Parts: sequence; structure tokens; C-alpha cells
Amino acid sequence: MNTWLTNLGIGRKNPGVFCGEWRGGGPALENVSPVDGRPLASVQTATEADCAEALQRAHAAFDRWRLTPAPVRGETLRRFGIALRERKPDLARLVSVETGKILAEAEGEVQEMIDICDFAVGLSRQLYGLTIASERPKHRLMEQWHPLGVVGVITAFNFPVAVWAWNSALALVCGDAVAWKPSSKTPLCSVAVTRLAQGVCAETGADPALFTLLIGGGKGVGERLAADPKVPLISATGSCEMGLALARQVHGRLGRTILELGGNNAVIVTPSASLDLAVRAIFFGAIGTAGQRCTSTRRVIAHESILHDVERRLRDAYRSLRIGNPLDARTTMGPLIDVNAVETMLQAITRLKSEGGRVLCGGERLTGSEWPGDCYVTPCLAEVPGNLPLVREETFAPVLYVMPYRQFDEAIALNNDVPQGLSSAVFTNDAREAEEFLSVCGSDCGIANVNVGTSGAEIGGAFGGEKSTGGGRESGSDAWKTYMRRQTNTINYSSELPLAQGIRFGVDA
Ligand code: UN1
Repeated sequence: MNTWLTNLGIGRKNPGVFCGEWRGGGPALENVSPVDGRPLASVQTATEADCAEALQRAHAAFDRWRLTPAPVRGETLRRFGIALRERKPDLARLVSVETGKILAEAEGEVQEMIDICDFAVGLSRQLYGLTIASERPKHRLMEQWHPLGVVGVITAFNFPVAVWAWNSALALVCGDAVAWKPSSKTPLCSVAVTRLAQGVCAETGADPALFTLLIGGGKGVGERLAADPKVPLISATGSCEMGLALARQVHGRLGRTILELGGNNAVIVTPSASLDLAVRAIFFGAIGTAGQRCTSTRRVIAHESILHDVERRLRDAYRSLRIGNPLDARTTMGPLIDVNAVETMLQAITRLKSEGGRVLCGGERLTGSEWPGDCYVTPCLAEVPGNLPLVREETFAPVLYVMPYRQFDEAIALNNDVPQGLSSAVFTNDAREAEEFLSVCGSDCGIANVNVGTSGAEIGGAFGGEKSTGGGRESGSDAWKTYMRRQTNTINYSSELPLAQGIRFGVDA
């Protein structure tokens, strides 16, 4: 085993369930790296008995944790942030090897975890409720925020640690316990992060079962969490299909969800835009994480007068791109997550041609000793006349569609005319266009940027999208409120019992 893996507590065989102790009696998951197709390590999945025991311990941990003052809870997150800073290089390496994203982006992902820990520490002293003017004399009306319970967090392969951290850091300072079901494509990242958390709990005295981990091979663990009435909130990241099935189950028992599902993110490039900035942002948005971010740029809506210029610049950038081992500092794009992802991409390109799209470059599988393991592709740049049926779908791969517009209204309509509503951007130096894009009749997405690309959001803002993206908000701003229950309190310190709305009831009416 490599030392950097042993430093993270990863062995050849790993238990995949943590609830204060490590266990996992289910079948082993053999994890293969997309970097070279070689097995990394195996992880023992959760059985039904493991899930039951782990959730029971998480509930017991919650019962005590909710009584711990929030700023004291914050101390565990502060120490977790320090542990992450210390382990950043090794953890980033693991993220890179397990997902195939380049090291620079993997480091950025670990940095997102550190940032949200810092945010959570501050938040632990700011879980404010309002005091509201009562209409009755000598009455006080106020609201309090109380912890919710055990929160289920289901994460995807593309951000195997950061999205868990957005949810968990907030949930934990809010007084909740977390039960995490990571993607079965990235189990080792979750084991490494949970081991770090376990160490932090040993320092602070927090119950390690607050950081419960349940690795499952198929849908089992997710469905178990979704069906459990004692899990009041499930935060899930993944495809729209997964989110819809999960929502049916959780909402069917009137549970709460935070859904962060598919995106179909467009960049509008106007005639006044700096094409240099626009093309750099599009390039990062479309190629970053090999087009496997939910915020990836999938569509470019360029004014017809500059369309060919934008295409030429993008084609130049695509052609000079270095594809290969994500650990090599010269690499800009690593492999896709697995062979299935490559097949899906190639099928989408075949369909694109049959629907009337034109491939400008790329879209091929790379073979040869430089690209072992069958997961490397060249990113595809294509021109389309508009939102073709395929373009309206999210293909989770580096495929970028460029389409023309004439009037700015038409560009906004194209931006909005897809089922998803996560992220969007306009590149313009025209203040009216920028304001129009951000206005009530502008972009309908949860994220709308001016002269900033669609991906790479900071943790300080609320993150999430509208329509079939699911409507959830995670990370910054006041997203913490979803992890708590709001209680409205009216306190009477008079010797009368006045009723609201001035109602006189029963007495000398
Ligand atoms: C995701 O792809 O699920 O804004 C999250 C971004 C990152 C997070 C992406 N900060 O691109």
C-alpha cells in the first residue's frame, strides 16, 4: 500500500460502515481507479443489521449532541478544519485517484471542505431567531431554531468529499447527527474523511457516531434512509431520476429533502463581451472535472456576429489541451469516472449527429499506453441550431454545445428553455444586458453570474437550483435553516389572557 494511503488510514481491505466503531458485514466493493483501471482497495458494504445498528447509535449521539451548546459544537468543526489542512495533500491525491479529476481541482475540493468548516465555526455563534412585535400587551413573540435529528446525506462521485462537508458541517453545528451514504464509485474518500473525523472526535470528546458512514453497493442504503421516518431530512446530490425517486419516497412520508440534481448550464456571450474572459471561463466550465460537475458549462449561447470567433477560440483551446494522468501537473483533463460514462458520452455524440448537430472537434475515446484503463476521451465541441432534444438532457461528460442567438431576449429564452435550472452566466460589458439577465424576467436558475462562468461557486453563497434541479440549497447564506426546525413562541407575562385578533371568547361577551 502507498504511504499516502496508509497515512489516510486506507488499507487493502476496509470496513465501509462507521458508527463510532468500524464494521461492515456485506459484500466487498472492489474499487478501481479510472486513472489506470487498476484496483485500489476493497470496502466492506453495509448489511441491513449494520444500518440498523449505525442509525440507532447516530440517534443516541444526536440526543446528547443537541444539548451541547452550539459554539462548543463549533469547536469540533474548527478542529476538523485543522485536520483537513494537515491532510490536504494526501486527501487531494486520493480524490484525484478515485475520481480522475486533476490534482489542482482535487485540492480545490479539499479547500471547499476547509472553507465550509470555517463558515460553520462562525455560524455556530449565529444561529439567530427573530424577536417579533406582538399585537398583545405584555406578550413576547419570538422564534427559535432547534436541531432536527439524524440527517441523511447522499453524495455523488464527482465531489466525493466537498458536498458531504457542505451538508455535514452545517448539520453538525446545527446540532444534528449525520448518516452519510457516499457514491459506491468513491468509497475510499469517504472512509478517509470519516477516519479524520473520528480522530477529531477523540480530541474534542464529541460522539464519533455523529459522523456515521454507510457504504452500500446498490440502492439499498439510500432507500433505507429515504424510507426511515426517523430520518427527518435527506440531502441528496445526483441525477434528476435519482432525485425524483428519492423525493417520492421521502415526501411520501412527509419528510424533508434538499435536492441538488442535474444542471444544463449555459453561458451567454454577447457582442460587447471580452471574448478572452468568456472563452477562459467556458473552457474551465466545460473541461473542469472532465465535464462531470453539476455546474459544468454544457451550452454556449453566442450572438451570431461572434459565434464563429467563439468557436474558433474554443477549438484552439480544446486542441491544445493536455489529457492524461490527473496527478501530472501538466494535465488539464483526466479520465471520466468509468467505462460506462465513456459509453454514454459516445452514444450522445452519435445521437447528436442524427438530430442535426455538427461536431467541431473531439468526442473520441483515447487508447494507447498514455491512457490506460479505457476512461480517457477527447472533449467534444459541437455546433447546434438550438436546444435539440439531446441538448435539453444532461449528458454527464465533456460535451459542449454552441448555438447562435440574434436578440438578447432570445438568448435568455434559450437559457431558460431546458428542464434544469442550476447555473447560468452572461458575458457582457453592457450594464442593461447584465441587469436584464439578473432580473425577474432573466435567468431562471439558482445561480446566475455576470462575467463569471457557471462552475466553481464559492461556499459563502447558497448553492442549488430550480425546476428539475430540485430546489434545494446547501452551503452558505442561510442554507443552515433547512437543517433545523423552527419554533414560534408566544410568551405572556401579563395577568390577563388576551386573544389574538381581539377575539372575545366566553367571558362577558
Ligand atoms: C457539484 O458538481 O455537485 O460550483 C458541486 C462548483 C463547485 C461545486 C460543484 N464548487 O462547481
